[in-house]
Amino acid sequence: MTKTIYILNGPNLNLLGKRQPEIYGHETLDDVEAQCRGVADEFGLACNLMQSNHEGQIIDWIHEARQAAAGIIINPAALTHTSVAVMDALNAFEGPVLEVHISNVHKREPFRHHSYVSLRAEGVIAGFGIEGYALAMRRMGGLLA
Ligand code: CA2
Repeated sequence: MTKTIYILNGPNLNLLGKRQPEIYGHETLDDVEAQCRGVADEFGLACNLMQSNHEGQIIDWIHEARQAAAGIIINPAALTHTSVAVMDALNAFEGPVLEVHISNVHKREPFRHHSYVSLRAEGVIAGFGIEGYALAMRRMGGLLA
């Protein structure tokens, strides 16, 4: 059966490509999805990209992933730096978790340097723009082979 990867995106990422292009670039979440689908096809995987501005919704999708997904790629956005609840939900997921940040969080304000999600993630990509998602998908293909 085809394995599905959940690509979860946190608060404000619906604005990707529409605001602050100097930090996050001009491409949108639709572009992210198209790039990830291309890599998923190469590996015989399916992917399902979702975005929510609500922490509880992200947690519900992580719970859903326990049955529906083989791996999770997550850009938790600001929840990265604040949410023990997202980390706890990811700890209840058994497959690989990869964390993606579009910007280089380590070059930004000190409060962006800590990630609760990194305590759970197998790997972290930051500062590669939206290409980071496709790179994470490629790594996911390798991890699930
Ligand atoms: O670099 C990333 O991917 C971040 O996860 C983005 C978050 C930020 O809080 C993290 O520290 C790093 C912010 C997402 C907001 O996305 C926007 C995109 C375009 C315009 C406005 C906001």
